[in-house]
Amino acid sequence: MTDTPTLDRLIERLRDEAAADRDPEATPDVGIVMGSDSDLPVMRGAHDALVDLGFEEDTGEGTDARFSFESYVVSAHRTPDLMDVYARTAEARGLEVIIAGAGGKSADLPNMTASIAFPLPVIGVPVQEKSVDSVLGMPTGAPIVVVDAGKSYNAALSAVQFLARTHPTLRDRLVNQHTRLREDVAEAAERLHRTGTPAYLDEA
Ligand code: RP5
Repeated sequence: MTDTPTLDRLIERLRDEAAADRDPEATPDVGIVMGSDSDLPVMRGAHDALVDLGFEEDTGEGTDARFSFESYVVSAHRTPDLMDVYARTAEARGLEVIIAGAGGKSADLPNMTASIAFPLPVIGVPVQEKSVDSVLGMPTGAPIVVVDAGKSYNAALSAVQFLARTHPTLRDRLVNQHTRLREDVAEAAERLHRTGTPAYLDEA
């Protein structure tokens, strides 16, 4: 039983991981952070996209998969110290890209994480419509990539696009997934055309 508060232990662990000489192939490639666990229903899309593309979630024990990701709640306003350490150690911990989501009107986690983690790319997800301006609004010279409100699935696809530049396997997985999506559209087109509108709607 330890008396050390969880927040301090978490910060210490991130620092220790950054200092350790870990095999880059064994560390998570993508970091998912969100301002609150209440963001999870929206941010789950990023998890789902990565799993669809063969990534595994590393919950601290490592994974057998070559490509993995991790998930944390990091509040810019309630735990700025945790946000700072997460972003500052991200590159040394082996992350290649961060997906950061936050809601509310003051959705500062994505943009502050991008500022601190630079030059690591950060993809921001406005969890709500009213968060879009806050996540988008970065001054010249302080880059962030942002998806539309709630589009965390696309944020993960963009993250994998970055990784795919140096990992042909991921490029193939993206192309295969895209091909499947195109086929889905073609199948719907064919079915609608052949069954007609009323029967198509009845089948739905
Ligand atoms: C933001 O405030 C979080 O990203 C969340 O979307 C919102 C509300 O947070 P909780 O009050 O639910 O923790 O920082």
